[in-house]
Amino acid sequence: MLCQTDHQTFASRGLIHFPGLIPEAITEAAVKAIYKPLTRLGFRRDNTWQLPAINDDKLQRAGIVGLKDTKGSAAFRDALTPEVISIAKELAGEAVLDDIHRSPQLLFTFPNADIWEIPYSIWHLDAPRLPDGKAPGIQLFVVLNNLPPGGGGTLVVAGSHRLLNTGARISSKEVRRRLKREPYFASLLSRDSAERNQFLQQAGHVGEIELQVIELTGNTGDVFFMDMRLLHAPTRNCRDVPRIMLTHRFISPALVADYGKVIAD
Ligand SMILES: O=C(O)CCC(=O)C(=O)O
Repeated sequence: MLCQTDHQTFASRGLIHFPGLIPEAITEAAVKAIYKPLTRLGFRRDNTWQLPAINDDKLQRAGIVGLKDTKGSAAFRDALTPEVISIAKELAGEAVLDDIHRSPQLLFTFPNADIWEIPYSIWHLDAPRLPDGKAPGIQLFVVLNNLPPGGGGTLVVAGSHRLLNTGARISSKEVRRRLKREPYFASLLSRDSAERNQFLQQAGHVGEIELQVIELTGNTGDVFFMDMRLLHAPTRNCRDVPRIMLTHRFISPALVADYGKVIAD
């Protein structure tokens, strides 16, 4: 299903973008499921947004709480199309993936800032480095409404999956601590580094490995597949509409074993 260039891109960057992979009928149904509680709570009326002020944390939180009603939505599950599952499996190599039957999770951010800046904190990993040196899983991000720069799309450090594969288990916290020893990450993760948005333009290096901060932007129906070893972070939304994405983690059996539990359907 994937060509050699796709495999090379994913191997070197840990990220690959497939425009328009999800059919419109599926994205529309997912958005409808999201609008339902938002309409009930007054954040949508007559098909238009009634958005809280960018600094109204309380009202924004009420919206996010209301969105919990969408958890496990069948419309979200439909985003895991046979094509999506087959790409995830192919990118994961020989590993059989667990977790494919659970429903994707909603990532929703109200407009919440005037100034968009790459954060210095909140960069993290969702899983440790594993002794087999492979990806603990493949995480996908589905764009449900057009997502231009500054619109709250997740940030990732492409290339960071190639670091610290030492053949030992390293906790996510420890990975972050060790990465900070490298000048590139020391600067990215420091509150004192100025002109932070330059990380989007300028690549960095650790040894031969090229690193690049990438903001996930795209159009409705686009899908990004990410190696779960990539350092990543949420960002602010400086646009005038909410950021609406789905995410889902296809977990490798090695990570399931590491958790010491089987993830149930
Ligand atoms: O874009 C976001 O909200 C961040 C997602 C994230 O940090 C995660 O999936 O672990």
